[in-house]
Amino acid sequence: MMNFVFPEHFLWGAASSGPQSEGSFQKPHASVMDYWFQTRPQDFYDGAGPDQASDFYHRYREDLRLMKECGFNSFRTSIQWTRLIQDLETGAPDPDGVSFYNRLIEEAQALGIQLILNLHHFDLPEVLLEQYGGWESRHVVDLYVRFARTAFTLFGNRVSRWTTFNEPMVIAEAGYLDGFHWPKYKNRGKAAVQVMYHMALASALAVKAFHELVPDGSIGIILNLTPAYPKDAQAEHLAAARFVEQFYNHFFLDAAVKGSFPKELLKELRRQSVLFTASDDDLAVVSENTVDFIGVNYYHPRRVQARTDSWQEAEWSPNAYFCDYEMPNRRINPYRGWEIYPQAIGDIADVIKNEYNNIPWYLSENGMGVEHEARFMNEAGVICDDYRIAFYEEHLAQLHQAIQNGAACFGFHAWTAVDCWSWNNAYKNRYGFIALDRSTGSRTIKQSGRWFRKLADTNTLTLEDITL
Ligand code: BGP
Repeated sequence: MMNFVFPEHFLWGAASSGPQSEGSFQKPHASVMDYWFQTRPQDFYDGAGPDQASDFYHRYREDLRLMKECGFNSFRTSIQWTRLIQDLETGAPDPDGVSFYNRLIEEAQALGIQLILNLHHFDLPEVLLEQYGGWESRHVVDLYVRFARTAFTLFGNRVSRWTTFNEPMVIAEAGYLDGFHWPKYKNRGKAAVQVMYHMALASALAVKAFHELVPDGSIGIILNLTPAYPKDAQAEHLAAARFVEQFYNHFFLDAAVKGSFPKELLKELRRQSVLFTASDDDLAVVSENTVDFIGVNYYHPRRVQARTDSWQEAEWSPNAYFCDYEMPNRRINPYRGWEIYPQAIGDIADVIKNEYNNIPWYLSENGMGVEHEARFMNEAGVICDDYRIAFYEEHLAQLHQAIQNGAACFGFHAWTAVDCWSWNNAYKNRYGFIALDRSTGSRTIKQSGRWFRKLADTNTLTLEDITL
């Protein structure tokens, strides 16, 4: 037996998001996700949409209690812009939205669950995409900041940890480059770069507002840091991996932590005439308002190689610089198609330690989505998800090792608490510690939820045998 003890006051819990859990009940506006589902329900597995999701809007009390039973001392969710704000231009709040988030905060406080509130989880109000072109517009940055100020003013006295965005890179990548999230554009590289810059700026402006309004709190950003490993050490593959690292990881990391953008990447963007438009005043805001911590979402690595074909698209795109490499013998979660590679956690931790001044961070999402989990149900009705426990054990062992090596990591959040809705895949792959029966709405703690309770209560991961 080996015991891995985690630092004192370590955060144990999980993450979810408003659009994936609450359902659209009572919202004054539709988000781009709501609109996408209304427009093309066939894009979603089994035709399931965010309109119902897991009904967290009505069942948050029960869900928070179940999280407590799973040992959570913390939980991240997001405030939906489309629920909290009635007047998108002024940032005036919607009374029902205020009441819902107040009740959620009160309940979490009563249970001793520390909330981390995120402001944007892919869920832009749709009307802002239609009227202004969404994140391509500088005006939308100001509207986001009005929303952020309203949220900080209303809830900042009771919630001390906040994050500005979840995975802003995915908004550019999935919406403007690879076409798998609304508005489903492909290889609109110039627009993607502008969208990225505006979100980095919006984040810095929100950090500025937060530090004024909630001086005792702390604010960060959640980034999907997906290490890019080259096929081999040939120069062309190394160059492909370097570009991917700069574009997909370091753009937001540098902006958030250093207040600048990767120089080599900017040079290339300028050379290709796709550099974002920015005023000097805005660049000064980015440089002066860096985050207090970062959240790292880690699921899988990226294996890349130089392009094997010549790039034919008319418009510039980061996809011109690399293509995916299918490494032989890689371990795969077949339901999601993602490689399982826990060792990447150590590599991410080293980058943060060596290149980002060892800024405090936590693992803000990690998890394994599995299809048809009901087949693992025992006679007592409990899903015996030992594969999920094994997945977490391996990742936590790596995280523990990274902390031993000096990483300033203060917590671990799984994805997710109660099985929730997902972009495209809807309820196909289940990630939760708590199973949701969609036909009855009932919730049942899985075996992994019981396992997590012991881990959180003892602050110790106990393993029979492990080779790191
Ligand atoms: C992250 C997102 C989450 C969640 C998770 C699982 O990138 O922040 O919102 O959805 O991935 O991925 P998926 O739902 O696509 O299987």
